[in-house]
Amino acid sequence: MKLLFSPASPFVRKVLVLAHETGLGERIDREVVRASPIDPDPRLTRRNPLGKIPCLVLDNGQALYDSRVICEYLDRLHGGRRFVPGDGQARWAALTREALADGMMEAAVGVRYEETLRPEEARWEVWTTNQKLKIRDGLDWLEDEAADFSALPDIGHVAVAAALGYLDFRFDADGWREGRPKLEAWFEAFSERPSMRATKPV
Ligand code: GSF
Repeated sequence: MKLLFSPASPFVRKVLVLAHETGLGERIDREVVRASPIDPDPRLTRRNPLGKIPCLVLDNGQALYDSRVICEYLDRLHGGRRFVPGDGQARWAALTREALADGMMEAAVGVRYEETLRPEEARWEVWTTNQKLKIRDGLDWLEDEAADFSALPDIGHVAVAAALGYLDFRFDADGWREGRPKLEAWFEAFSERPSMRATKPV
């Protein structure tokens, strides 16, 4: 199978960290495509009409997206411990944590587009301020939860790690670690995992 991707995308990182954690990394070929909301790449849009990455193209030609669908698909492929629990409280907690992290990534990517793609005269300060508030409040929620993060990560933890890695990559100046010692400690430990080291954004 082939992943249409960019090494800078946090949503792609979530997929690749899971792939490495579940031993599927070698089974996924990668094709770099351009993922721009104002300059669609036909190699991507003919697979995903939304023009977004990650997009996983299976050997039979079927295209899977978005990152949540791809992660659940990959999690059913390997024979090991599931990262996406099949049912019960563990499932809903893991998927909600993934949704929080994905939403923080979405807000961060949105600010990045606002600051890099939107012409200066068209930028909207109120928008950026409120997207950053979503990230701040999400970080505070995660700081409260971090002490209870289980030693066995689920898809929610993988998504949180991808989101925090993206903040380091693109919003280092905002200093998310300040006042969040428990989340910082968890992330430093999680970042030592081979799956995280192998997928560090460039
Ligand atoms: C979001 C993917 C996304 O926004 C998912 O996979 O979970 N809900 C989707 N990807 C960005 C690239 S990024 O992660 O920086 C993307 O493809 N942007 C291009 C666009 O047209 O918005």
